[in-house]
Amino acid sequence: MQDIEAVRAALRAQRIETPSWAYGNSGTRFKVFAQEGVPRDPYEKIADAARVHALTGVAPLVSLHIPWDRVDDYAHLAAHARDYGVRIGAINANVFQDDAYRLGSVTNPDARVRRKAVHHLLACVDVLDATGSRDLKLWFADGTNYPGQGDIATRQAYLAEALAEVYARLSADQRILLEYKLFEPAFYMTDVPDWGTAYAHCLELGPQAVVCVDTGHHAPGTNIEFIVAFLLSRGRLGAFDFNSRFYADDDLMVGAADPFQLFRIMHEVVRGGGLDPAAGVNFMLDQCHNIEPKIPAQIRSVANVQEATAKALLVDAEELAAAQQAGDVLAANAVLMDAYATDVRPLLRELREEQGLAPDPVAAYHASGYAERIRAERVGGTQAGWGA
Ligand code: AOS
Ligand code: ZN
Ligand code: ZN
Repeated sequence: MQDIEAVRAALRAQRIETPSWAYGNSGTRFKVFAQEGVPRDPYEKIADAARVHALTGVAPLVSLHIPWDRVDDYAHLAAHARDYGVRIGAINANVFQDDAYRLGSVTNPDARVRRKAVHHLLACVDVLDATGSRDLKLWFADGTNYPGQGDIATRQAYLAEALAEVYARLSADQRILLEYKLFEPAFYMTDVPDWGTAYAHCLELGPQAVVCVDTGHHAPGTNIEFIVAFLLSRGRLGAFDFNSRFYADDDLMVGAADPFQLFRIMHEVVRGGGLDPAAGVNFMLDQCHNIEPKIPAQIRSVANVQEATAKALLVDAEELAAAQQAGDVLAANAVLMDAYATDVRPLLRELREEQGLAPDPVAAYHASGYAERIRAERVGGTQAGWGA
């Protein structure tokens, strides 16, 4: 039997980070459908993230993307976040939007472009210093489209060089989260395609470099929970970028495409002690809400992570270990499936009520009038969106 008080305590303690770009307009290469009331600057994005936290009680951090969230004074932005009851989370360094990066950023064949990219990464560490954020998240769009276009090994050497320079600039309490991605925007080869490559670079760098697992960045059929278990056991699972994929890097709501996979991932997290803040796993969302309203979609996503976590916490670890040890295949599988089949929504509703929150945060959002207010207030100016 699971200790239900321990389950409840773990759920109360869990923290989920929402991304600033989820609150702005986004779309596909075919069309961006603008929505009314969307933030016009990073300050308004933080206000929306704070609303998600106020309703869920578990989302007190918001990731920024630089330069999408460029402001003159980052300490001031961090103070604004604190005033709204949230904090700045991971700083995402954007080295993929300038014309100079056509052939790559830190792996570009031109030394001047590599310098420019590293310069931006170092400037992002300054943002960490100013905001008090712990994590610099590095995702590189770098790669090649055609065999022969670039030299794979040379590009790996350039990558290692750039990472080492940025790593040397970190203070003792700061980390690099290195994200990998199988493909896109490069379609033949990416320079950090998989967890193995990311892990190898992190090992070379040192203990403050850890891997970020974006759940949408794998080939179909990849056993993501294996990756999670491995990295966690080696102390190198730094973060998740949670989202769902049906086909490619769809960035749909986490838990929408495959809630069972999310449960299996969270089971490995729980099993490996990853819920303990000391393990340093940052549970972030990396999503874009192209056609659905953004704030309720974020609330829904936070709840989806909570549900998968609750089910994973309900796995009877002792019974599972005994069945595994006895070689009882069906019993072991049944332990997992029983936990997965549990309806944890009443438990989560109860926990929210205990914290003085509404049991259904999406309904509470709709009843709050916030959507109407931002639609009325946020007129004029330019809405935030990709690249803004
Ligand atoms: C890109 O595919 C990655 O998921 C990155 O995390 C990226 O910075 C983020 O999705 C915003 O575009
Ligand atoms: Zn990501
Ligand atoms: Zn992605």
